Amino acid sequence: TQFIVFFFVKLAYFFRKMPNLDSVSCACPKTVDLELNKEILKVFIKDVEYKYKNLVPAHQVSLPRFTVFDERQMRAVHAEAERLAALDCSELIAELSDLKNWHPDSGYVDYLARIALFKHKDTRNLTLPPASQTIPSSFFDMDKVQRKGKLLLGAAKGQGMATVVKIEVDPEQNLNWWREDPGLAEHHYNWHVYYPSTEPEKDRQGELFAYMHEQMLARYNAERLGVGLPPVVPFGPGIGWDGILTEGYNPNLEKCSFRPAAMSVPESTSIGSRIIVPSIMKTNTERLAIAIARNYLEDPKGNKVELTMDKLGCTMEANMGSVNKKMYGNIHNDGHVLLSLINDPKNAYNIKAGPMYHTNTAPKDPVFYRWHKFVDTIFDDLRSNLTPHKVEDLTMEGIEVKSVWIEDLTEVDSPPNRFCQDVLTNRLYTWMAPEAQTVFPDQGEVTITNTRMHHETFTHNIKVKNTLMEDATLVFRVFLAPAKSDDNLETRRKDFIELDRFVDVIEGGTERIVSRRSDESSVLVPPAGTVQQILNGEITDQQAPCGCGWPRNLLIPRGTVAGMRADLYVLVTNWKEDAASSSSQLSGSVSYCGKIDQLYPDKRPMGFPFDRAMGFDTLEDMVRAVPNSCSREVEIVFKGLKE
Ligand SMILES: [Cu+2]
Repeated sequence: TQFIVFFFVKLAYFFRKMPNLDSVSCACPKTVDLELNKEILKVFIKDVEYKYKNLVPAHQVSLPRFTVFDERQMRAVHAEAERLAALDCSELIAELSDLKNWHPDSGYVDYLARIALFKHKDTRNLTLPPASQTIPSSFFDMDKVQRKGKLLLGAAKGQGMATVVKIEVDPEQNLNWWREDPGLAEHHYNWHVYYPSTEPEKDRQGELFAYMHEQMLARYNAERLGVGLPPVVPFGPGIGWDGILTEGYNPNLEKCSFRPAAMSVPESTSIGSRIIVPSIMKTNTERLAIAIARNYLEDPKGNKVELTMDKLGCTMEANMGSVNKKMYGNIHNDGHVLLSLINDPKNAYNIKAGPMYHTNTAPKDPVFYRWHKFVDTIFDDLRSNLTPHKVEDLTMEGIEVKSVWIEDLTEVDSPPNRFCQDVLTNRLYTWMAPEAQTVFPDQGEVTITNTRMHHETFTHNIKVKNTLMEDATLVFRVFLAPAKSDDNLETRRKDFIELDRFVDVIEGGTERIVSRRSDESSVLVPPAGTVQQILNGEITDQQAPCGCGWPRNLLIPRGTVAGMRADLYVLVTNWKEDAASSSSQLSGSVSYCGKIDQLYPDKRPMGFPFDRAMGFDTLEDMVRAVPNSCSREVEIVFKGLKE
C-alpha cells in the first residue's frame, strides 16, 4: 500500500474533553443536536479510562466473524440493533460504548452501532464519525502506523512515486492508490449500511444496487485506461470461474488474509451452516438469463413477475425484494463470501477471510471489480434488451443547450469557445499529494499521512435557451466518458461516468449560462463530519449523517501526463416531469445513494440516458438529434506527485 505513516503522540487525552453522560438530554433532535452528537463519539472511540455501565457477560465472548453478505448473520445483527433501538437513548449509548471498549477493533461492533443509532428515533439524524477514523485497522496498515521514526518518513518519497512510476510485476498494483483510497471504502461501506439486504427494501434499492456498482466499474475502467490497463474482465460462474484467478492481492490489513496469484475457485465453501456451491450459482445465473430472455421472473408460487431492473437487482443481490431466493439464490452475496474464503474454503486452518468479506475492504481487491463485472454482465443482458429511448423521450420542446464547457477555477485556461461541439479543448487537472488524517485505533490518537489523488476544482458551464413563454425547471444530467478510437455509442455506453445531476430554473424567453461547481456534485459525499468537528460542535446540516457518496477527491479520473481525452456530455430534461414527487430534491449525495426515508428523487431510469441500448450510432448523432443536449471534448492532465 502507499500509505506513509508516522506515529503521533498526544499528551492530553482527548477523551477528557468528552461531555458527562448525565448532563446530556436525549431529546429527539430537530436538525442538529451538537451535544448528543458529541455524546455518541463514546460509541465509536475507545476510552482508556472507560468505566463499564452494564458489563453484559455476552459481550466478553468472541464476536462473530461478521459479514454483511451472510443472511443469517445479517438477521441476527439487525435483530440486536432493533433491541438496542427500543432502549432509552442513554441506555443505547451505554450498551454500545461497553461493546466498543471491549472490542475496539471490531467491524461487527462498528456496523451494529451505525445501524442501531440509525434505527433509534433520537439518534437517527446524527452525524456519525467516518469509519476510517473509528476502525482504522480496516482501512490502513496499522503495522506501519505503530512504527516510528525517520525511516518511514524517508521512504515517503519512494512510496509516493510508486503510484506515479509503473510497477511491472503485477500491473494491477498501478491502481492501488485508487482501489485503496479510504474514501472509496467509506462510500462502499456506508452504502451497504443504508441499504441492508435483509431489511424491507427501500425505493428502487435493486436498481440502485445495479447502478451504483455499474458506476464504480465505469470509473474503475477510466482509471485503468489512464494507466494503460485493459477494461476489467468478468470473473464468475460460467464466465471465468473455470479458469484461474490471475490477480493476487495483499491488503496489508490485520483483519484480512492475502491471496496469492493464480488461485482457483473451490468446489464449495461454507459459512455457518450454509454451503455455497459454484455449480449451483451457475444454475441460478442461467435461470436469471432465461428470465431476462422471457422478460419475467417466477415467484415461489410459480407466478410470473414482470422483470424490471429493480426486480433483477433485488433478486441478484439478493435482498428482501428478491422475487424467489429458492430459485435464483443469493448470487452476488455468495460470490463475495466464496471469493473471500478462497484461501481456506473448508475453514480447516482458521485463516482469516480476504478483503471481499467486508464491505469496507472489498473495493481494495482487484477481484471485487472482476466479480462485479460478472454481476453487471447479467444486468447488462437486460439493459441491452430494452428498446432504445426514442428521440421524443429525450427531447424537451422549447429548450436548447447551446454550449457546454469547463472552466478551471484556479488556473487561467484557454478561453472557452461558446459553441456546441467546438474543437477547442478544455482541461481538467489532477495530481497526487500526501494528506494527513487523524485516526483512533485501540489506544490514543494517530496521524496517518496518506498519498491520495486530487483535482483542481472546476465548473461546468451550460448555456441554455428557453424559448417557452414560461419558466422552465430543468434537470441537468452531466456525464464524462473517456474518448475511444471506436466511437460507436453502444460500445461506449457503459463508459459514461455520472459527474453531476442538478436542477435549475431558466426564465421564459431567456438565455443563460448555468454554472455549477464541481464540488457541489450530486455524486459526491458531503464533507465528512470528522471526530474533531463533532467534538468541536462544528457540525452543520450540510453534512450528511450517513457518509454515503463518492469520495470527493476521486470525482474525475486521474487521466494521463500527456492528457487523456474525454467527452463531457449534458442532457437537460423537464424536472416537472422527472421528479418522483413535488417535494423531491436533487441535493446531497443523491445520485449513488438516494435519499434517506424518501423516494429516489429522479423518476427516470438510473443512468438515463445511458441505461439501455443506444438508439444512435455516435454521441455526435445523439447531440444532433437532441437539441437540449450538448457535448464537448475535454482533456484530463495528470500533473504527478506534489510534495
Ligand atoms: Cu457493494
